[in-house]
Amino acid sequence: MNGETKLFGKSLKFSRRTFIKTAGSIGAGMSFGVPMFRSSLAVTAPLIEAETETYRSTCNMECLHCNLTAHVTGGKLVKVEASQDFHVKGCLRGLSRIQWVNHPDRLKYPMKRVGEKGEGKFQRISWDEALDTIATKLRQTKAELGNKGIFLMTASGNMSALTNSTASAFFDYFGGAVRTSGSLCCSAVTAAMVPMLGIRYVDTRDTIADSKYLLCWGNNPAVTMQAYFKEFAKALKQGARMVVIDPRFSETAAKADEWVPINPGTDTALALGMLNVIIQEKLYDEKYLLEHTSAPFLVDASGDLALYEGKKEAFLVYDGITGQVVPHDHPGVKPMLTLAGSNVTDYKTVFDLIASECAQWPTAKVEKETDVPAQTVLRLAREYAVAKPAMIVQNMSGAQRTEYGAYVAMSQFYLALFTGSYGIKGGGVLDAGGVTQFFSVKPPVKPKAPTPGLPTIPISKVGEWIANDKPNPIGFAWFMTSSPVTQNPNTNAVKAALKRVPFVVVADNLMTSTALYADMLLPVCTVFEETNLMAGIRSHYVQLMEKAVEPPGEAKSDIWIMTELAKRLGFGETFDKPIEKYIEAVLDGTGITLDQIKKAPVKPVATPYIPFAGGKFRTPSGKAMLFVQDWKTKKNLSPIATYYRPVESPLGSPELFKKYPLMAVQRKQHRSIHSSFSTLPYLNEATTNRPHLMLHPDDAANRGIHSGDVVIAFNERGQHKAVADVTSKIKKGVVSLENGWWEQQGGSSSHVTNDKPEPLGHGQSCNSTLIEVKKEG
Ligand SMILES: Nc1nc2c(c(=O)[nH]1)N[C@H]1C(S)=C(S)[C@@H](COP(=O)(O)OP(=O)(O)OC[C@H]3O[C@@H](n4cnc5c(=O)[nH]c(N)nc54)[C@H](O)[C@@H]3O)O[C@H]1N2
Ligand SMILES: Nc1nc2c(c(=O)[nH]1)N[C@H]1C(S)=C(S)[C@@H](COP(=O)(O)OP(=O)(O)OC[C@H]3O[C@@H](n4cnc5c(=O)[nH]c(N)nc54)[C@H](O)[C@@H]3O)O[C@H]1N2
Ligand code: SF4
Ligand SMILES: [Mo]
Repeated sequence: MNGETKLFGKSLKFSRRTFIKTAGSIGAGMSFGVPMFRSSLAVTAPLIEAETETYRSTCNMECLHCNLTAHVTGGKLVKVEASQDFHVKGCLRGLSRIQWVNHPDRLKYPMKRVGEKGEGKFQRISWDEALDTIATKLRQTKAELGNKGIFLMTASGNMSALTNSTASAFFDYFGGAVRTSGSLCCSAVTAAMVPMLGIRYVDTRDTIADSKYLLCWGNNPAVTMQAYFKEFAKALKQGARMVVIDPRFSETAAKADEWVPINPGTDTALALGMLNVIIQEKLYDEKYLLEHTSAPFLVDASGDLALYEGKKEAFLVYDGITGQVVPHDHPGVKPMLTLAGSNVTDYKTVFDLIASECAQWPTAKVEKETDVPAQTVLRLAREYAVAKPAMIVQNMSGAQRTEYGAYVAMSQFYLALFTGSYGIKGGGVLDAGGVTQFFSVKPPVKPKAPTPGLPTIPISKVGEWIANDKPNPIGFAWFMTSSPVTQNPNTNAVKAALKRVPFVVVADNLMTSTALYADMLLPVCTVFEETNLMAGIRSHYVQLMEKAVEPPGEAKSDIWIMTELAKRLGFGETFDKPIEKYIEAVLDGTGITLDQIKKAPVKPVATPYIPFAGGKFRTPSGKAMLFVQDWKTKKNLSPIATYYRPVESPLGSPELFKKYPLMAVQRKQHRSIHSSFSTLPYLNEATTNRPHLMLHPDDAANRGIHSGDVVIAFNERGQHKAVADVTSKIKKGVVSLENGWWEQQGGSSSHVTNDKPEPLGHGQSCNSTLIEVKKEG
């Protein structure tokens, strides 16, 4: 336990403690487990007067990383509240963390499997036995299969700057592991945004309230950006118009001026149709396109971006003054936006290429594909282009978790760029975003290159590939900060994979659905039980995560676990250092110090932050790239936004559609962040503790289904049981399934989801899923 002392012995030293005489807060803590959520929160009468210490941390899974304050009495966490001085206020999930930390079912000791995988039968063992066994298995696997026989999956359970990166470093020092490519979340956005704008996780959240037109596109910020929804509310109060494009009448639609129902997976067709109107009616910003985008760049007869003497970044344009083809940065050049109508035949401009793609999408054809009325397409296009400023709310949308999601994101960026909406308050595209857009943070541990040539597995195919020894057998797998049994698509394939791998380690803090499949289960800390740092992609603030209480039993931090294993494997000195050193390593060069964040969270730039101000993008040319050459060269896909119909859709697979005639789309819930929080009593009492499914009355009537019936959603991949909610708040032919339910709570909707990787970002396409629904029994 030396590592622990060294790592955490000093942590309390820099914990800023305030002592308040309080008793009201104790009520909530002591009432933990009391079934009535309302009454338990309402217990505020002083019981005993005790000394309370406060500590600050952040809500660290894949949400907004609100700052939270922990109240500790006698070494016990008695209350969690939204930090008073923070710019957004945490929600009920954040406050419910008290029930996560104090959960009676917390994993407290390392355990080894004694029953069948999935049965959840484990036996307590010592840390020494657990770590010795793991070290032995790692060595054995490496000897037998090489590092390509070792698999590591980390995800969004703890997005601190230290946790996942320390684990990655540990495996790299051991020679490397097979990792996943893409993310379950939003790699379609990444695939489009990085080549187009030069950077991912750049957001416009500081100026939402300044917007006159909020286009929530496949996005439900009333639930999924809850802490920032006050900004949307402000905009609405100031007269902004809000439009929601969603197959479902979402919680955001309920607050909006207009709901535009759409066929799932067809959003690119709608965006191209809107852009067609904008181009035809000359509603685009020509000056902006010429100065700040690749619109005037030339494309040659073979459809490639033309380059001066073939040199990288030496893009060519057609000079309107001299009539010559010259490099785009040639002094005094006046590039032509379009060559249409000219006698130049060797080249087209990127603008021309996009215009002819859009011309394929007259409003009537858009209506046929998307089911959005032609008149609505026309009006949306005009409204969006004319309203200034207008913001597209993309934020890792459901619309991009589809088979060709990168084109959805790309076409949304087109709309913003064509209308010159970036760089102004209230404009642009609202992505997720954090401090990494202001500066780059360093890794906590000095990087070491893994063995070259290790394969990756597309994250959607973790189940199928590993179950089938693809690309090679995996002998050892480590899962942390992730719950693939509920979150990866195609649950049955994931379970088969977990059964296939001879030795599976799961590090978590509760007996999750994934933990049931572990060979070795390691109990880890939650927020408030370890010192850590948040400097990531979801909050504009750098936040110190203070340790407030001791973890239960023998639970440890992931960093402690990696350190102890590193010691056993001969590279302990790289990891074995006080946690402050890890934090300082990450902050090195950012200008922000540990001392500063001990006082309060720090935002590195002034508010409001307006990304891409002055039309300066982070691409090598400084321009927004509307044409992505690599997509053509490396993937044989269109380099400009193009609508590809999802294969798993009514028109994409007519035969499959006969068997499974409903499109299933996913939705996030108030009661959880994915599978995190899902079992906490406060949330189950305040919302629901059973999976539900939304079904249109016509679809329900055909099947004899009524609201409240227990129904089964199914397809070839599996089935998901839920309570039917028969409602016209969903498009006919579409079913809305909930994200985040555990197997122990009735089962995850991922049993049915499409596990086809999105081709450009390798993300998942869970919203391109065909199912049938029937009554149980
Ligand atoms: N409360 C809560 N908040 C969260 C999360 C959570 O689990 N719970 N998760 C966080 C994370 S990691 C993410 S990625 C974000 C996601 O944030 P969102 O994208 O807003 O979340 P979703 O509920 O997945 O999808 C939003 C909407 O997309 C619709 N949709 C599905 N398919 C399509 C389609 O093809 N086209 C269109 N136009 N709409 C479609 C769904 O009906 C749904 O209402 O939320 C974050 N915030
Ligand atoms: N069916 C369906 N599937 C989906 C989605 C959907 O809408 N529908 N949405 C997708 C999206 S957008 C996302 S981002 C993913 C998210 O999927 P995941 O990243 O897997 O997120 P969670 O379900 O929150 O699981 C995180 C796990 O990490 C654990 N954990 C928390 N803190 C720590 C820690 O400090 N250390 C360790 N070792 N573990 C910790 C939690 O207890 C939890 O079990 O899900 C995707 N999957
Ligand atoms: S769940 Fe999200 S909105 Fe709620 S407190 Fe945590 S980070 Fe904030
Ligand atoms: Mo996500």
